[in-house]
Amino acid sequence: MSSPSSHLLRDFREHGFATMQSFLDPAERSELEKQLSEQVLPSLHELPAEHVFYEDRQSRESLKQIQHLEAHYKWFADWMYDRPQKLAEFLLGEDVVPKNLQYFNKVPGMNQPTPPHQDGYYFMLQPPVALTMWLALDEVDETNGCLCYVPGSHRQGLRRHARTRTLGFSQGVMDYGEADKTSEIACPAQAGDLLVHHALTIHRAAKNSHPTRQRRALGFIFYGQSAREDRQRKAAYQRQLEQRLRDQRLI
Ligand SMILES: O=C(O)CCC(=O)C(=O)O
Repeated sequence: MSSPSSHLLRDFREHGFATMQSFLDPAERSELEKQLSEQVLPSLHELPAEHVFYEDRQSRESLKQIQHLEAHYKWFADWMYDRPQKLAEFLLGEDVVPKNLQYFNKVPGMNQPTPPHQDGYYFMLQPPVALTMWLALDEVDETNGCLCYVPGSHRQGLRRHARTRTLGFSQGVMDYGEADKTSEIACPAQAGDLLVHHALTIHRAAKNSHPTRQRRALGFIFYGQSAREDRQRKAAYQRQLEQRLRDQRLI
């Protein structure tokens, strides 16, 4: 009989994404919630503006994204480098470099869809050996914006992207068409479930259209040791993006 992790590996390789139910047990979830509410949320004003995004800068309730929890909070670094990192190594089949631990929310009444994109477009890696894990912190379904994947898209190379107006997801697949839409797989999740996708897997999420339900998640990014980052191009892109966000008074 095959183990749950062999299913995960098969799905990840074949489809470009995989799901794992109850990655966190209730005790781990409650410790994580405690860390978020007692350590992270009260200290957001101490983080660099380019690491904390709000839908509306005047409203603390509209928090939509935090970048690099692992760099700002030791508890999150220790946690990311443990079980998630081991799983990333297993799925990519090589040592990995932890790059970013992000917090996402789609706040009811104040949120935007996530445009279809490939994380690899942002990562600028050669070869594009990397993955993202997405851990649901709330129950997530089609009403509040679950992730949708285009299966097999990780085997089709990088698609052309163009600038979007979505803070936190500045680039989207330009020619996302009917064939993509009809093959999409929506991935509802319970709090504590984990989704994993390859850096080239196209994915998107609708708006949270529920009037009261939050849609919080954590995203873990790992690069394979064999992937080389085009650091110059990336730094230039990052500088340009931050300048644009400041000019638009979004950060
Ligand atoms: O939470 C979302 O809507 C998008 C997350 C995502 O695209 C990612 O982690 O790669």
